[in-house]
Amino acid sequence: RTALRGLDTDVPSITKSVVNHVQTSLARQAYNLDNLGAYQAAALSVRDNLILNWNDTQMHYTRKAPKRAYYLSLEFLMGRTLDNALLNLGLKDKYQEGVHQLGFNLEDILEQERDAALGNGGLGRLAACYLDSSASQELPVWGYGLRYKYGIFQQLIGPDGSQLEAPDPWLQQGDNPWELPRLDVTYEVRFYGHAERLDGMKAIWSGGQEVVAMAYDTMIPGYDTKSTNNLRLWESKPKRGFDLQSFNAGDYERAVESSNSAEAITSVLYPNDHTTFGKELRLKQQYFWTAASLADIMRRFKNLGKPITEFPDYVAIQLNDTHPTLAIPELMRIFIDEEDVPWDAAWQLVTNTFFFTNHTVLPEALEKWPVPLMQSLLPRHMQIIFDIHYLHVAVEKKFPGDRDKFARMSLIEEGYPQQVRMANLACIGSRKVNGVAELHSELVRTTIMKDFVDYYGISKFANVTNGITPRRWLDQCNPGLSKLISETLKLPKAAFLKDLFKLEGLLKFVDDPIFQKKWAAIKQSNKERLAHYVETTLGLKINTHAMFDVQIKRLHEYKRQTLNIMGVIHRYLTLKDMTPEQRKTVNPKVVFFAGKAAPGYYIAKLTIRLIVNAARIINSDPETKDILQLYFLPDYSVSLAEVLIPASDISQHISTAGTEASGTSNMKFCLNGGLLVGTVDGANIEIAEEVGENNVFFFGHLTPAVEDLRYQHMYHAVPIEQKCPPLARVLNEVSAGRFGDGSVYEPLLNTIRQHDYYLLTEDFDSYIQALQLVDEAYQDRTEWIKKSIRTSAKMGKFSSDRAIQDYAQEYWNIESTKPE
Ligand code: DL6
Repeated sequence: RTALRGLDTDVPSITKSVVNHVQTSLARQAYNLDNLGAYQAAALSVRDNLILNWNDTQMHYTRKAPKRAYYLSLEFLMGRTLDNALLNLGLKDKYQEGVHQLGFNLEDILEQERDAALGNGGLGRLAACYLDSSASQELPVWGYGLRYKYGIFQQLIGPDGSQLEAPDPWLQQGDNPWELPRLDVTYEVRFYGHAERLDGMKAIWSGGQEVVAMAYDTMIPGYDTKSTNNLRLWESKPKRGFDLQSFNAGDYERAVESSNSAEAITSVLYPNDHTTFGKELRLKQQYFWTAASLADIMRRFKNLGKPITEFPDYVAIQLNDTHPTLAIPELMRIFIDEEDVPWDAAWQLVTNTFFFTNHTVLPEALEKWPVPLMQSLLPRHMQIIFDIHYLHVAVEKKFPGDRDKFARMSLIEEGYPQQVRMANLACIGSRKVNGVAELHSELVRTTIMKDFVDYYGISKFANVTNGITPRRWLDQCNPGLSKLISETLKLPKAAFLKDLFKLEGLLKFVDDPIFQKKWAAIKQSNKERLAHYVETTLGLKINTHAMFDVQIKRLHEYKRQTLNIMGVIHRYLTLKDMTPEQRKTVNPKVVFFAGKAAPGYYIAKLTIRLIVNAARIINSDPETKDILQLYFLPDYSVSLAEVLIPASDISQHISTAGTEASGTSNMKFCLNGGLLVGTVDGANIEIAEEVGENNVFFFGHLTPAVEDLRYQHMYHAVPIEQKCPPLARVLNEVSAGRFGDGSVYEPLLNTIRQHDYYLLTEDFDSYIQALQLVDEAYQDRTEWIKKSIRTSAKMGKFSSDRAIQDYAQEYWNIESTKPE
């Protein structure tokens, strides 16, 4: 399908290219090859195609010099690449045949690849989807991030059910075939030292420590196009000259130390989300990455030979959360200190270049950095931040006498020590600020950014609802469904994978019994695929005729996995109360959990422990094990999500209202015909608007009620026994040791018994009722399948192609352009 200059893509040529790589790149023999070797050779062969397309695309960009957008994200959760590259290039069938002729099975080969897991969760996976959509729509967009040596930790479950963490050395499988080290693309990045003010606003920053950033490029193929974009990840290296000085001075230890400290910068991904943690190394990562990225962007801009005043006509930079906010003072520093641009003009250029996306309104997630730390590590940036603070937040003039407002809007939070508020800096340094779903953007406007809305006006604050790429989250993870849709709509797959609104055509077939049967058969085979995975990895046997109920996401109190496990235990106790005859009438259900807890998040880790131990009891209870099974699948990853999502009948998105910014797995489940039980939160609301409220199982209090309820819990708490007896019973059973030593769980149970910040007692009854409605709806399987088809059919809005178009048109002002 895709015209590939220079490479033949018929099956014999593919076979030849794979064998060539076996013999030359791997120095092995084709007759003596294992699956891992076959994966490596196939990957290198596919990579040859990508490289040619990548070269043409980059050359085209250089020649045409379009305005470009850069997506700065500290996380890119890419998952596996081979399958995706084959699908996007349109070469999957041919490679399947090619490797088959060599005695291999493509599915087994694909399983050899390790996930690139350079992210924590939603924010990082969103970045990956956006890269796919940008390339697929031929938009000149590059990603910039860090090449962590260790991605998100590997999660193991210990004998007592607790989460254990092990490092994820994802690069240790030999070379990573998907990246190209760029020995020639390096920049020096300075830390510490001192900043000396010159006349006017300029300064000289010197001394301190310098490290080197080296680029690694990952090719991002578009779907059904030659356009292949770039994800540039930086690795830190010691600066050789600096080392040599110490070696020459005979100070071997110091030289080794400095080299270790340079390399440490990109060694690990911080496994936290939604929390600030003020670690110096993290701040170093943030500056290292933004400084290298801006130096690279500036070099590219300068190659155009345009005056510096045209910078925003050629460059748009999206800040993925506050993590890259240092790019704002860094670009000011470059303009003022290196390019001699006067302060006001520099600020004008900067605020026309940046765009800022907020991904959470949780107060604990708003990044702040201690002023003394910033002063020591980045003395020039601290000066610039103070200058921005004094010269540009003219709040006092606009709101005379409103000292509280001034204090809230200040870039500096008073206290010991003072702190720099990164969200405020990101807001005032950007042209637009957006949230990631309608409700969330409204909360951004009315809570954390309210004062800034008063100051700048509403038009600076907008919304771009998140999206997901249908290539990975439909075609790749659910090939059976993709094929059925193509046959039913009589359209090539590319038609709906590039325009997801085309799925609406399925609505015509909702009542067609033959189509319903085929739809149900695909769900069934996806359940069997998941059961096979669980059996081969955990040795557990699953009832594939049960309803599959799935909650997969980071473990966090606000996401309320605790509500779910309390609901499962309630179900178990209810089943135990029944007579054997009554139990026979119950529809079997299998509940799956997966997700990692931040290593220091004690309560989240206790929740995992409770799930695992409850599973041990429930799954071995002869009275109930045929009608209720519970699994915690360890080491959640993109690849595991690709197996779980297509198999689900129902999935849970049950955050306390107003806390989940958007969610994106909700979109993935619905696209694959899974129904949703959820609170009126994040993108659940927009999903319901599209698919119809009768196809979503909503429950729980609404956002405006939350604050009052919390107040009630704080000051007028009603004992849980009165407030919610069924939940009290569950807590008591856990406490009493029904699922292992109850005292272990007391801290977790106390979060509910005491102030219940996430309002489990308030929502429990309606949650149980919603699950009851799910059970009832599932009894009528035909009606359920109809709901499933309708849901999938109405997911057009949630393609990341739509989201990226929003950014491209409304924010970045960039256009599609494709290589010849
Ligand atoms: O926007 C992507 C994703 C949302 O779908 C989730 O609702 C939100 O929780 C997540 N936010 C973060 C925040 N991390 N930080 N900082 O991951 O973003």
